[in-house]
Amino acid sequence: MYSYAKEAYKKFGVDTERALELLKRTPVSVHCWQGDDVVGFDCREALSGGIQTTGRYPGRATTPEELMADLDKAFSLIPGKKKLNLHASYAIFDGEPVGRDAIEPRHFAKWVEFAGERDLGIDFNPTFFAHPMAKDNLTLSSPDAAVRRYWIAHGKACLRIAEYFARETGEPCVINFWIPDGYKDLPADRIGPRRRFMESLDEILSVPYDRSSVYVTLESKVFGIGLESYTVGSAEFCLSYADSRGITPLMDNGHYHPTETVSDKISALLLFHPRIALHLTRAVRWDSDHVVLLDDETKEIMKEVVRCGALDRVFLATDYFDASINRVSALVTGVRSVQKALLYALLEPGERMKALQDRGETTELMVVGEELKTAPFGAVWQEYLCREGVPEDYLREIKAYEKEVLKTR
Ligand code: RNT
Ligand code: ZN
Repeated sequence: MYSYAKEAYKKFGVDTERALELLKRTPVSVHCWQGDDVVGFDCREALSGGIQTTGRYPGRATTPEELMADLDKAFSLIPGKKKLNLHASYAIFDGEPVGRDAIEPRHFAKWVEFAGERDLGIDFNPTFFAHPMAKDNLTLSSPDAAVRRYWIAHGKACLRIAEYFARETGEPCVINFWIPDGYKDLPADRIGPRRRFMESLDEILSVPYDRSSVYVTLESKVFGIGLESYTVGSAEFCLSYADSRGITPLMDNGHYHPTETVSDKISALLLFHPRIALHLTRAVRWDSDHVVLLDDETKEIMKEVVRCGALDRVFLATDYFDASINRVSALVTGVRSVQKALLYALLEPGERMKALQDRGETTELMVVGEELKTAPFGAVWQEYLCREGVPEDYLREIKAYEKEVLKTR
């Protein structure tokens, strides 16, 4: 099957071996929070901040041991290079718990050990939601100075933990700042909260940190549930902040108006930023955070990353949470979909298609694009799984794990 596919792609002028090599090397940061419906281990408050999980599928991980076991199962079924993406709420307290303003590297030592044994880098996220100090869904932009101080301390604490991850794993740590702050109804003051957010971020980032191993990203959003009228960290705010402060912008493809596409934004940002970051998700009618599938927009996003020659300038991470299906399967399906989309993009005759565009041969361009859709892509993906020693039929393994482990919880 593979040798047939190799020949078929050769006719398009595509080298499948080179595509497989690039695919294998490109890391995808796997979000831990699909495993437990974004609950975490620190204070286990109800989820807030305008994000929500729906569903009651059995087997949710409720302890660090369970989450680590589930991640292990998922990792064993995902090919290629992976990173572990943690939220601060996944701190592991042995004994006295501390507030988020006072967390330290030692509260993540077990995660470092977990990552070390599996040769994984770690990415990180301060957690500005599902916490009593996230008062009325306001954190770094709150008018209450005490609230802001608490979250500024959290941000600074997280920067130190990110440095610790980078140092211990020997791999750079991407630390993503996202705050839920916003208002349900029309605000009377839009600039005030944004000014406070800007000043709070400036204070957090005034802490010296190693810029060669810690990449700070800032994620924008258009709205959240219950925060429909105004979002402090809007696209314009975040992009301008990232640009002016020399940090990395992060685009979540659920965070734009429904007819806007992240695939079209990538090239624009890459012209002005040395690096960009992506949260890959699937927005169904709104920012619903469904599991990523091999759909048109995911393919288009990966095509843009490849066409821009930016595989080493774009941080790829998954971000979704579905509690209505097997959570391990959700992880595997979503991350594999990202990787499949990347392979699909790598199997495009990029130079040839660009030349057709530049020569105005749009008829030919359309036909080549359509022919590619029925090229033997599946055989190349299967070859990859086989080389990586990962089973193609992961559902069988997941069902067995569900029976033996998840159902006993
Ligand atoms: C929320 C953002 C954010 C979160 C995670 C849990 O809309 O997408 O990235 O999903 O931090
Ligand atoms: Zn996100």
